[in-house]
Amino acid sequence: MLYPQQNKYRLFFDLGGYWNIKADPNNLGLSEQWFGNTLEGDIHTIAIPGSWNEQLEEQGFKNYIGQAWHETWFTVPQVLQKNAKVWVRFGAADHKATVWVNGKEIGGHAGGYVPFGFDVTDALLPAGEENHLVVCVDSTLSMHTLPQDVDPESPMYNTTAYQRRHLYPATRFDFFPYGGLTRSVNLIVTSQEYVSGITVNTSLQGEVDIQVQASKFDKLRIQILDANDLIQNETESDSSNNFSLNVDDPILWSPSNPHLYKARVSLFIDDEIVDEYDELFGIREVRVEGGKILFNNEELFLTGFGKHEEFPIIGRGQFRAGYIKDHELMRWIGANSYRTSHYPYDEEMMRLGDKLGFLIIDEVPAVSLGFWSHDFDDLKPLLDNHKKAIKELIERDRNHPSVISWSITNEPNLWAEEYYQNEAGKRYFKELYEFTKALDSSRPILSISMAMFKEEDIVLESCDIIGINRYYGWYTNPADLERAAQDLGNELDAIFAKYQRPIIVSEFGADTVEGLHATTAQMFTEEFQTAFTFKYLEVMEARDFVCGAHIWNFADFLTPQHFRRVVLNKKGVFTRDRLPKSVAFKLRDHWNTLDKINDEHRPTRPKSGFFIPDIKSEANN
Ligand code: GCB
Repeated sequence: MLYPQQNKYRLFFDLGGYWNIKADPNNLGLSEQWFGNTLEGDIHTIAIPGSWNEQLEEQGFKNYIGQAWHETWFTVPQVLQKNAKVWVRFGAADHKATVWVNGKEIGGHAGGYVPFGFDVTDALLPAGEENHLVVCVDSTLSMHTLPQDVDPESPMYNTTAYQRRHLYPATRFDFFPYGGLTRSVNLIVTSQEYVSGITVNTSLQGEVDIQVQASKFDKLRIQILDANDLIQNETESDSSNNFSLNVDDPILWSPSNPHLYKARVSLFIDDEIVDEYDELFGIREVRVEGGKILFNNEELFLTGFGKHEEFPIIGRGQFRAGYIKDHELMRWIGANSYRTSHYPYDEEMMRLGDKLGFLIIDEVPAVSLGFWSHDFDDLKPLLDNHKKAIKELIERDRNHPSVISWSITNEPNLWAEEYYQNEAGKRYFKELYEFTKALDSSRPILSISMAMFKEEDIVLESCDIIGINRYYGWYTNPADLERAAQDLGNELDAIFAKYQRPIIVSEFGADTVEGLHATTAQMFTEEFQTAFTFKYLEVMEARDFVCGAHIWNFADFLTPQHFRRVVLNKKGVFTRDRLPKSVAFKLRDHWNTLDKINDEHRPTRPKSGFFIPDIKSEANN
């Protein structure tokens, strides 16, 4: 469902605010029809959008995984309800939602982190009356969902290698399992006939292909406008919804000049416009060639981070000021890119990436997947959900110039289960790769492997860019950075020799307690984090085929409880409240210097104005 937009023909309301919430640990709500009336009993007030965990910690929600019923009320004015279609749109519900309006079930959606919505026109009360919106959000996962499984009954849970028993709440992944209505909830009003989807494909020569989905039309008109709203070209059709236009002398989108064009789609019925939608897009190209990533035909080196979408109190809830802060800190430090580890981030982040000129690797929630059979057919339910997650992500994000790659999996087989390195596993990833390519052939696909099978890891066969997450000198051979450098170097060389594809080190990092120091670098101190980070950078930068360094993590983040974690994963270059650890200043120097030295090789190097050179004095180092 299109991102909400307001113009002469459509409008939207924000339904966010203070809602009611009621936990339903015994799943009674459906049989007792809680959707029919105002929620009763143990009701709390919750800010939406927002995760329930930290907001309502004192009410017992901190570690709550399960169903929680949410409700609010809204009114549609008479002038709008007449002859209109009214929709409810959710930016995301983690991880599953069923929606009722005035007691009538209007739909549901399985899978967190992506938008969904419904036409609620027929469920509305007469204009001016208060409509009751109820959403049951279920944060439970299973072995077939993405992310996968915390089900103690699943065969995977009973594997002896299962360290998951040591985490509370139990997860297969190293980030907190937040639940709730995490992103904007909107009421949208459109005409009876409306535009429902727009796909834009461009070439560096200025060809722009546009495909429009619409309920019904007598005519569609497409106009391309530049950043000053000047029409560059236009065309129309009364039969086709596929258009090919040209922009003369196109201004390319890049981090140093994030120029956005607009595709304005106007839908006509009986010679009158009844709907219009402006889709932003950029003209730029990313491709892989000879072991390099080329961005607008120039060699690209990614500097940046694996991130988490996570802040104190609001959890994984939408936090616009936080999004700005994160982008500004990345700009400050000289990062040109980040990965949406380990799930799709808020659309607002993608839009900021477009506007501010960041390169984003967009990831589906396929984090540390586990398989449970040698038989490919047994894996099908998981594969189907995996494909669905990829499809929904591409539908949502395909027109964002900031999105340069689809990351289809992060570290499968993290828990070293028995079933993985086999034909079924190979086929699983091959199918995913082909499925993704068929949906979008314009972006390289990234697959990320962990250390266990090194260059033999089956996941590396099915990708255009190889991502490796490595923690030599931290989880293995702790503190031995010389050995870490050797292991990393040998492995990078072996992987490149085998695949001849660009490699990015998509994670490397050391837990660091801010304010902890030692004269001899010691694990957990700020000095160790700096030494570790720069040892890795040295190894990578000595190799031409390494096309990116993404440090784990941008900021400290909340995890389940585990003897390895002191509340947070502390590998952040910034603290959870976004204060720099000392490595941040060193990185800022390094990434700026690196850009200056290799100017012509780093086309995505931000030009003047992107950094704030004035404040870069000795005092800041
Ligand atoms: C990884 C995972 C990431 C963890 C990280 C760590 O390999 O991809 O989710 O948080 O290691 O810090 O252990």
